[in-house]
Formats: sequence, structure tokens, C-alpha cells
Amino acid sequence: GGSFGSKKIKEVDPGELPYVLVPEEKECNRRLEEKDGASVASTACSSSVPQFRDSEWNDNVGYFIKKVVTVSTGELLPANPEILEGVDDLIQLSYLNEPSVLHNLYQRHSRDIIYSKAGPVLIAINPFKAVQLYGNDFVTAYRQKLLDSPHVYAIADAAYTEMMADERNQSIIISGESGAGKTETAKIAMQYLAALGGGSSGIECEVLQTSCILEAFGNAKTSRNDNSSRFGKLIEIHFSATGKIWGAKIQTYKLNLKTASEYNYLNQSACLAIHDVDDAEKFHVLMEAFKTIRISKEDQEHAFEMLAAVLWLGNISFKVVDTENHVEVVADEGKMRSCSGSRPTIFPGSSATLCAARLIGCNAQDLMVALSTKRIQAGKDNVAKKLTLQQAIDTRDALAKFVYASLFDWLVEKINRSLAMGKQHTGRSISILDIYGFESFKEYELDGIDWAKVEFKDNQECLNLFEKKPIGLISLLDEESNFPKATDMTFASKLKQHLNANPCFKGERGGAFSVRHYAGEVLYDTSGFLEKNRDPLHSDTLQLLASCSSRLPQLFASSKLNQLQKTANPSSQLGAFDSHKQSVGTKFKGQLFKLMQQLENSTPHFIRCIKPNSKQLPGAYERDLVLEQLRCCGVLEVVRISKSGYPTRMTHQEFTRRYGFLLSENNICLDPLSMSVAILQQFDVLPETYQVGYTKLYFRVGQIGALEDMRKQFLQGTLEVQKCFRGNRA
Ligand code: AOV
Ligand code: MG
Repeated sequence: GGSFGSKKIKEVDPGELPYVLVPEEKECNRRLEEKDGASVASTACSSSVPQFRDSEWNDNVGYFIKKVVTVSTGELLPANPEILEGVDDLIQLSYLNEPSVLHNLYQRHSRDIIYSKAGPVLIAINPFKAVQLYGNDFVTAYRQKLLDSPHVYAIADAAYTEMMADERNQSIIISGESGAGKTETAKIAMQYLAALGGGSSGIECEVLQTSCILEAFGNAKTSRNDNSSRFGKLIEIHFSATGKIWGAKIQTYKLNLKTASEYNYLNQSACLAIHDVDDAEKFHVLMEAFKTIRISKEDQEHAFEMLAAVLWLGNISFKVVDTENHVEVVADEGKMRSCSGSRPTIFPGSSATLCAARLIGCNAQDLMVALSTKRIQAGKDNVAKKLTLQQAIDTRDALAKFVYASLFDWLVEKINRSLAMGKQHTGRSISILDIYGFESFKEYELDGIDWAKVEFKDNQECLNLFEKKPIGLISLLDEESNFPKATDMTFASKLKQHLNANPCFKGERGGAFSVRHYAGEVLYDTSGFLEKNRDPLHSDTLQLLASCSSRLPQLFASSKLNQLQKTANPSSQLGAFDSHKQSVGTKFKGQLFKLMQQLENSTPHFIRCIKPNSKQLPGAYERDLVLEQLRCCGVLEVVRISKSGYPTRMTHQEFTRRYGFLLSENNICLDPLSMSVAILQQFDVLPETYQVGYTKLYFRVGQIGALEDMRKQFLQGTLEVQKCFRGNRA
């Protein structure tokens, strides 16, 4: 039958009728991928019993010829006609379902068309290879509107144009999971804005060079991304009234330094080189960037000293000295040399301790004490109590992290100073947000609160679950973290006790619970929650740093100590708890909401980066992975919302070229608009299903599909028969 209503068809010949399959059916999905030839969309299958009378490879035509498949009608989804194959904007699709969207993106990806639109959102699929889409020629083409296919340049251009026209701040919000291409996309947007706003000052070059420095210090290789950002950043580019860049400012959202022992700091991963990356070359580029940003030789040296300090800290080890697992720093006097390599020094610690202490600018003995003991109040006296092995390791790692984070913050400060921000709030800025990617959907991580998710749907119940005071998940976590006797299990039971009423929460067995997020239900295990939420940097260590002679950690440690003293409030409700310490979760949340406020005061533009495969390979497209990401960020919902009215558009020329042959000869000489109208009349297309514009025709959902159907029938000679039939009846 020729109907597109999915209910009417029992058995279809997929060679003729374009249908697609429901993507949940993993089994069918896989078969489709294996069996599929040129036109994927013409296959259907049932979820319950996939009765494939399999496709066969045909050597003559070079693709799989499909045979009849039997499907249950409820599972059948309509595919889009071939003419809508690989459209620029998903809202143009006549039939909007997950398989269609997935297929459309697949089609484009296979032709190296990495950008698509989902209504207002730009979808960027990581090509994992160099694509010829950037550079001056493309910038010019997008500026002059010679090109209008989806592109980061088009988004940046829209932001720039709107900013100039409305004098309103703009933001470009880039999201996506780890390795999806956010940072690259941010750089591409910056490139475009730098090209547009470049002037004689050369400040645009400085703005571009910032990425290099920040990446050198703030990125790391992970299993998901060889160049993974360990920090989120918001770069604000400010423009003059004439549209020239006159300054920029960078805010970072803390380095998400994982357990620093990941470096032990560097050799533990057994991975020190990345294929295709020339470290020496990169280092050279970094030096150039330092020069551009005007970071003095002295400051550069200082930065590298801090890096060295971190590495030496990582090599400090401990030995257990009693039955209670208490430790001391391991000494290696015998072969001790000073870290500069020359003169041997007598010192009862290790060379690592000595070098680290020197670089930080403190006494080595003090450092050893700080790393292996903790001062506690005993009556009126302070006594030093030995730490256990785990405590000592945590203290050491926390110190290393702090030094590294201070270095990074200091670099950001330097860069901002160099980018010389004077007065602000001109209403002429474009902010580009590049966050670090979420690495796991399965495990509870505080960075798992997807900003894009909060954007699209009313997520209030779920937000309450996390936010509500004093019995939101984060408050409860903080409270429990401050309670010395608490364990992950007591935390879990507290959650169950307080949160069970929330429809997004479900207590599970043992220490587990599940949360119904925007993207779906996730099961969490509380083990390790409390430990991760505590800031392991003791005030002892901070005091040591605050008194050290190296400017950099000293500066940050003193300011942190000050801050702690200021917020320490003895009358706090928490009473006995260590109330002045901000937990990791609360700190992160604070940053997040400050950022949200800033973004709310601008016109947002969204880019959603998609990772097409988990192996960082060009050409591979894993449907399940793509679908998960599309669902997670609500792409389909955006498309559906944007799709009100007349989503399919065609110029009169395009339309007449495709359907004009149907007209009788005396209509042919008409202008394209009149020809379009004549065709619509000839086909008896219902007037409420289209609108005629001066240059384009606008169709309602599904209409082009129906037209294509008629065209096909006509080509098969059946339309004439039908027409006769209809004529006879009339
Ligand atoms: P991310 O920022 O989203 O991950 P990146 O921007 O670092 O991801 O991209 C990862 C890698 O993908 C890059 O190093 C490039 O090799 C490649 N890539 C991305 N976009 C493009 C493009 N447009 N053209 C060519 N190659 C590209 V993370 O920072 O891990 O979340 O925390
Ligand atoms: Mg990144």
C-alpha cells in the first residue's frame, strides 16, 4: 500500500516503502548496520520477533538488496523520503523520530559534513581528523553570507551580528561529553571572532594564544581524550563600538585535578607519549605563546619550578613505623644528592623532600612534619600526632594539587592582566563557555549536573533533590562530611530517611540509591562519597605554605587562610562541626550558579558536540553512543519545539525542478512561483498543508513525503490510472 500511516501496514516491501526502524531494538539495529546498503531508511523490523528475510549482497549493483520483512504495526516508524536525506536542519525532516535523526546525522557524518542544526542548536560531530572547513576563505564566505550551511562560524557570526545590532552581550555555550570536541569548537569560534574583530592592536592574537598556555597546564591525556581539559573555562571577548576586540577575560572553573597520584605523578599510567604529538614542537609553541602574552622569563621559570615541585612531591614516600599504621617520610641519605644534581647534602629525609621543599621555598624538616603529622588540640596544648599511611598520602597529594592549582590560577591571572580588561559591561561581549566533559554517566560525580539539561526542561523536582536546604542531597552530604563518625552507610541511610518523598529519588539496597535525571535513571553507590567531598588540605599544610618563601603558593595559601578565618563563625548552627570548610560539592555548586547568572544576562547560542565513537577514530559512527548523547541533551525535544508551523522549506526553483515534469506543456514557461502553485494544484495538495512565499514554499510535517510518494507512483505509471479512477468517481 502507499499509505504513510504506520498503523495501516502489515507487510511491507522495504525496497519500495521508506520506513525506518525503532532504535531501541539493539538486535535489529546491529543487523541493519551489517546488512545495510545505500539506503538505510527503507528497512523495518519488529522488536518482539525480528523476522528478517535477510538482505543479500548484490555484486551487480554494489549494495544490499532488501527483501520483504514482516513487522508488527505498532513498531513501525515512517522514514523520510529520499529527497530529505541528509538535510541541514533536523527540523526539516518530515518525520521526526529517533531513527530518522540518527540516520540523518549518520548520512552527513559519512560525507564529512560534521555540522548540522537541530532548530537553533548547532550539532557538531567530532570528525577525529582534519576537515577542510576552516581558514580565511571560509571566514569570508560566512561573513558575506556566501555560505549558509551549519557551521561554528555561522553561530559565531550570528552572535557577533546580534551583539552589534542589539548591544547585548552574547554567549556561546558548548556542551558535550569528554572528547566530543568542545575545546576545539571553542577555539574555532574564537578564530572567527578574532578574524572579525582583529585590528591594529594585535590583541586578537593574544586572545588566541591563551588557549595554548591554558591547555599546556590544564589538560591531560585521559582514556577518553588525548587532550582532555581538566578545567572549565569561560572566555569573555569584549568589543568596541566599531566591533573591534579590545580586551578579553578568562574565568576558569577549577581544575578538576583528580587524585594527584594519577601522576605519581606521571609514570604510573605507563603512557608518556601520545601518537602523533611532538612534545618538543608543542613546547616551542608554548614558549611563543608566553612571549605573546608577555609573561616574563622570570615568571616562566617560576612556573616551571612549581611544576617540578609538584613532581618531586609525588615522589615522596612513607614507611609505616608502628602497628597502628602510622608513618614517617622515607629517608634515603645514602645516595642523597641535591636536586640540582651537584653537591651531596646531608639530610635525614629524602632527595624528593629536599627538592620539593627547596622549590616551594620552605624548610625540608617542616615539610616532612607537615606531611607525616597532624597537630591536634589536647587540652590547652597542640600535640603532633602521626598520620596513618592513607592520611599521609592524601595530605601529600592535596598539597601537590594545591600547588598546581595555584600555579594555574596564577597563570590565568597573568593572562587576564595581559589582556588588559578595563571597564566592562559595554553590552558588547561574546562569552564562549567550554566546560570539561562528563566522563561517566554511571558514577556519581558532582560535575554530572549537565547545564544543558537544566536548560531545556523543567527539572525542578530533580533540582530540589540536589539543592533544597537543609535536606537536599548536597546539604546532607556536606553535613555528613563534617561529622567525624559518619560513614558512607550512615550517609546512605540519611538520604533514604530525608529524600524518599521526592519522586526523583529511590533508595536502593545497601549504600545505593537511584536518581531519575533528565536523561534517565542512574544508580549511585555512596562508597567514597564522604571522602571525595572532604577537602583534604589541612590547615597545617596551608600554614606551612603561607610561610614559605616561594611567592606563588605563598600567595594563594595566605589568601585561602584569610578566607577561612573570615568565614569561620563560632555561632554557626553546625556547632561542633568544622563549619568554615567549604566542601567540594558546595564550592562547585557555588561556581555553577554564578556562571548561570552571568549567562542569563546574555543571549545564548548553543553548540552541542557529539562524539561519534569511543575510539577517537575518523569515520566510525556508533549508533548507540550517538543516540545516548542526542537523548541526553534533549536534541529531539528542541527539534520538536522548533518544528511548529511549516518546517520543510524548498525554493520554487528546487520544487519545480523536482516536480515540474508533471505539468502540461503550456504551464512550463511560467515563472518558478507560478509553476509551484500550478504543481500544487495539479496534485490536489490541501491548501492548509503549505504556504507560498516569494522565494520558497513552506510545508507542514509529512507533506513532502506525500508528494514524493505521488511522484514515485507517477514514475511507475500508476498515477495516471489513479487519476482516471478518481475522475470516474467524480
Ligand atoms: P573536549 O574538549 O570535548 O573533551 P576536544 O575539543 O579536546 O574535546 O576534542 C578531542 C579531539 O578531537 C581533539 O584533540 C581533536 O583531535 C579532535 N577534534 C575535535 N574537534 C575537531 C574538529 N573540528 N576537527 C578535527 N578534529 C577535531 V574534555 O576537554 O575531555 O571534555 O574534559
Ligand atoms: Mg576540552
